[in-house]
Amino acid sequence: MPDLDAARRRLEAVGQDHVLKYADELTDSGRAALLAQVDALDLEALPGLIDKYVHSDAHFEVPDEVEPAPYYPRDPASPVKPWDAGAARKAGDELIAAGKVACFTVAGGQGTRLGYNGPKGCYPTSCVTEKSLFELFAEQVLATARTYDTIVPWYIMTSPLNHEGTVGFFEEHDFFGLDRENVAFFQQGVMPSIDEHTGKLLLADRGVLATNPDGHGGALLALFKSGAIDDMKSRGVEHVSYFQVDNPNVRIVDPVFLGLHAAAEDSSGEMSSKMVAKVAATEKVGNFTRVGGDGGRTAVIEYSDLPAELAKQTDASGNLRFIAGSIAIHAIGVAFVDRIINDPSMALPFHRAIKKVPYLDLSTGSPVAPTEPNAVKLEKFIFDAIPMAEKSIVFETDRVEEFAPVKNAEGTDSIVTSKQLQSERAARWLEGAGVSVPRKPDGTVDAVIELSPLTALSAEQLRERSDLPEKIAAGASVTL
Ligand code: UD2
Repeated sequence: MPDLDAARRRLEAVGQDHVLKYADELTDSGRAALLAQVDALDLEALPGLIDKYVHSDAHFEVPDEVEPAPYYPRDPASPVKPWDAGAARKAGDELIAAGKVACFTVAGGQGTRLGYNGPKGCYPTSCVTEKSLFELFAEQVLATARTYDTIVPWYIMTSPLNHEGTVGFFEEHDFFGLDRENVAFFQQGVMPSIDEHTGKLLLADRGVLATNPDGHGGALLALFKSGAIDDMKSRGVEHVSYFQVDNPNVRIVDPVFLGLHAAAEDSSGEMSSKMVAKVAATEKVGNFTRVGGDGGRTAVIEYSDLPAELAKQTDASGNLRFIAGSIAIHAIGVAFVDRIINDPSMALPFHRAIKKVPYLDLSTGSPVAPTEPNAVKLEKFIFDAIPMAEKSIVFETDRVEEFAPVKNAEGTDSIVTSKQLQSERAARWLEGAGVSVPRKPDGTVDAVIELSPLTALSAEQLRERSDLPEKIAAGASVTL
């Protein structure tokens, strides 16, 4: 059991021993839990972090030379950058069939904006039968494994906020038919939430530090600490296909993207990304840039950090210059994760956000639910690893095909817009397979269509099916 005196000395040395104010009145197990929380913190690093991110506002510095990142256009015949789609597909198919690709979902976030009281992956999402996000991904994993007659291991990162709920959901649904040997859950780390004005750690309760998940950038360390990286190596997995829990349309194992990532000349096979053309200069997605002039590196600059004058720049044809928006889909080499974790000079930076964090007022001993943001949260972002790759490519995909995020309770990126996009994609695939789909005068689909990944993983697979209906009736709700 961690020792109270030793913890007090370490905390005093960094001016944070107030967190032990109630330690003597806790039960033995309550005190042990608090000490374990303290023990897990990198206390010695705290004063430096607090100076940098709390007492001074360490804001993002835009690099001197920042250009739009080049990217592989969706159309391989595009004069902008012609590429060999057949070769990419072949390389990707071979990797997947050889069992060298795993899926990786980051699902540790708080999901505050959605206002759903549970892990976001459990949210009812498909347009007719309301399957959860996790079930939709599980069906893709199953369908991919069947298509390639291989094993596709699936790693899911949770956080202390939702770990039990997530694992319990899979248990309840018997892992959606997946072999549980090939599904692994692990928790990301946390960072203490820090009072914005005093730089003091906050207590959530007498024996509990207020903490927040350490951002999806915490995934790299968590992959390592949890043993997931060793598990991948022992299975011969060389690349992970990374995606966020909020996007039901993501193609979780895309052979063309993986093939480019692993085999294209301008990729080092370390970290690659998908982009969509932004719909507006200020759309809330990261921007793919090339920093550092000739021979520079690919980097994502978050929407909140890209100055408006750059975001709004247009080219000679009037298109946005910084058009490439990040939809947070990456291919990441296992060897790259190893390299980053083992090289302290490659530590990802923190980003700060000021949020409302409930806390215990130590002067009164009473809980406070702040109405204004009061605490600094520190998070790492996975895309900060991109510039550390020797050569990192960006691949364009279509918004309807691959981006239907469920982030907000209503409006943009809500369940309503996500269901419309899911239905629209199903309609496109069906039309491509010769099925007649009803459309309204404005071109939108006049039906609600849910297409299971077990029916088809792609438009191409759907075309191969011989059991499709001839037409979908206007106003129908259809599940295929
Ligand atoms: C993210 C990207 C944005 C764009 C957009 C596309 C950031 C900072 N921004 O915005 O550039 O690509 O997605 O949809 O990433 N998560 C964890 N642990 C954490 C925090 C988050 O697992 O500690 C997961 C979370 O469960 C979710 C994903 O990361 O799957 C995205 O998190 P978010 O909702 O904070 O990111 P968002 O939508 O602001």
